[in-house]
Amino acid sequence: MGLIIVANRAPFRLTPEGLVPAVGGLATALLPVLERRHGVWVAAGEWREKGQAATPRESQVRLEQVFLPEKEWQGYYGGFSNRVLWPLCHYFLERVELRRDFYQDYQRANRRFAERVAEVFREGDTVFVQDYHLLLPRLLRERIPAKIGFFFHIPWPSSGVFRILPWGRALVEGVLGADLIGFHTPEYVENFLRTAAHYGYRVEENRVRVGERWVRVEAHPLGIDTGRFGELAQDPHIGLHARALKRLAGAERLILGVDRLDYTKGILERLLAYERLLQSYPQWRGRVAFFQIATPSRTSVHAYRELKRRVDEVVGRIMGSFLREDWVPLRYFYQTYTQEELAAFYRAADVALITPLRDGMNLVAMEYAYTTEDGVLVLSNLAGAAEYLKEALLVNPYDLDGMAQALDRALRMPGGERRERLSALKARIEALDVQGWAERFLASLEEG
Ligand code: ADQ
Repeated sequence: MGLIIVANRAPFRLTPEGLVPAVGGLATALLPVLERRHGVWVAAGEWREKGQAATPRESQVRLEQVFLPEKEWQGYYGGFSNRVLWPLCHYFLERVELRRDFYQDYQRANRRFAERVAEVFREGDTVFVQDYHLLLPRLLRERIPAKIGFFFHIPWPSSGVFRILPWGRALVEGVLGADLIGFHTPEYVENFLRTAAHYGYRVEENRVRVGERWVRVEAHPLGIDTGRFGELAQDPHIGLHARALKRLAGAERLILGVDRLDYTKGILERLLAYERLLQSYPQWRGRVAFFQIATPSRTSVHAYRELKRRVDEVVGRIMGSFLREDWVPLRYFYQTYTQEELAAFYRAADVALITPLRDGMNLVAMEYAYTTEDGVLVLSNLAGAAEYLKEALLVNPYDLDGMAQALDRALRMPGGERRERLSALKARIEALDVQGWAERFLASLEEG
């Protein structure tokens, strides 16, 4: 049977040679499945002003574009998705902007997606919706007789928080148009079920009654491509690059942070925790270095530009207080890297400090633990990944003293304990491999 994937963005990059598949995240998770089924990917985003359909090079996948006028795109994506849903689902309530005009654009955009999918749909197709389009499953059900799956990549907040949205009921009704709803962790499943119950739906175990139907809600944790990261961990060129990075660090121990520059990722708090380490554990001065990589993200949104300004400021302050002629305590890289380059950073680092204030899952934590030879993962207990990566050093990302203490412990951890924790982590990450993720979700959807 055919498969239609709907996402905000297409999993391809436009190069002078044409469209080529993007690496990482969703593209790795979904493209192989789509190729096997000769499926269609429906997206807006970057392609919105270009042609209608496209077939990327060396790919069996067809790309179909949803055209959104600029103003509507801004309201739907820059507005409702990035300034309402994103802060709400990550518990940044003071950042939520409850604007009617955003919601109107969001409704319009969801309808355009629904209409485009209905045009593409053929009898027997399954539709798999990714993120953001909460109204879409119901709009699809009104239009086509498809099996509909929906996966939400960010946390579903507690029902008390979700209820802040004046449009909460309509959004939940929208999601419940699906046959199967997926989240990364059992906690988000639980939160969704309670939210549905709050709006008066009958909930039994992991199912919600909608008219004559039962809608299932399941945890389907997404992992990484362990085959690929296993290769990167062995590649001798990357090994050379890693050693060069370690020399650049010029210290006994290297700590690494890697994130999109997003306020949910806790970059500011992490820098402050590192400053706290240098203040409270002065024995590490001159012996440790911290590399923070931050990928530019959503730079047209004011909150993100403001965050960049504050991060720059704290980076400057730490340098001002601690820099010596023979020691650079901190290096801050505001750029995007290839997967090979990132792997070199992973292999160079003795400790990864991955401390989002909230995160649906967090794949960087898995990429690091799987690629490093004997490093230590310090992980936020508020990331979805903490549910699975129990052998990491778990920290509260708001607690600066706690993080400084965990860092000190990570830096001193004996080889035996490091290897024991790491081999347990690698086994857990293998069990979550991305290759099976989409197939498992679709199998559950199609048999239900
Ligand atoms: P993100 O918030 O983007 O994803 P994450 O899961 O960590 O967060 O994935 C980021 C990806 O980008 C990783 O694969 C990483 O390698 C890559 N990356 C980061 N910085 C980079 C850089 N400088 N250069 C190149 N690549 C870089 C959302 C949710 C997460 C959820 C995922 C998947 O917010 O919680 O885990 O979707 O569902």
